[in-house]
Amino acid sequence: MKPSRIEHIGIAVKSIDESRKYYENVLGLELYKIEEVADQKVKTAFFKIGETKIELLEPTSEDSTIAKFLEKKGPGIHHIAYAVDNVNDALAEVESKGVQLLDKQGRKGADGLTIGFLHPKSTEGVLSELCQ
Ligand code: CMX
Repeated sequence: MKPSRIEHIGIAVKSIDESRKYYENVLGLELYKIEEVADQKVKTAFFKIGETKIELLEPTSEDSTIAKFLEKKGPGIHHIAYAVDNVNDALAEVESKGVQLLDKQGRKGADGLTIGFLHPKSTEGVLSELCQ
C-alpha cells in the first residue's frame, strides 16, 4: 500500500460559518460543499486546493468526537487523509504491520468517499484516514 496523495486535511472548528471566512477571504479558496455526516455527528465543509482538499469539521452534538477534540485541544488539525486504491486492502495491510484500526472495514465518509481510520496511538500521534 502506497498512498498516491494527501486526499484531505481535516481541521476541527467550532463554527464553519465563522471559520470559512479565513479560507474564503484570506486564502481566496472556494467552498464547494457542505455536508452533514450524521453517524459521525459532524458537519463538513470542503475547499479544493490543487489535488488536495481542506475539510472543516464542526461537531453537531456534544458527544461528537470533534466536540471532545475541541474541548481538549481547541481548534486545529484533526486528521490527515491519504488516498489509496482500495481501502479494505490497505486497512488489512496496515493491520498486518501492527497498526491499530479504528475501522476494520471501509465505511461511507463525506464527499462520496469510502474511508477507514487508523488509531493515532499507532500512527505517530496523527489521526490518519485512508480513503478511496
Ligand atoms: N489526533 C490525535 N490524537 C487524538 C485525536 C486526534 N484527532 N483525537 C483524540 N486523540 C487522542 C487523545 O488526545 C487521547 O490521548 P491520551 O489517551 O494520550 O489522552 C486519545 O486519543 C483518546 O482520546 P479521547 O478524546 O479520550 O477519545 P475519543 O473517544 O475521542 O477517541 C479516537 C479518539 C481517535 C479513537 C476517535 O476520535 C475516533 O474514533 N476518531 C475517528 C473518527 C473521527 O474522527 N470522525 C470524525 C471525522 C469525520 C470524517 O472525516 O468523516
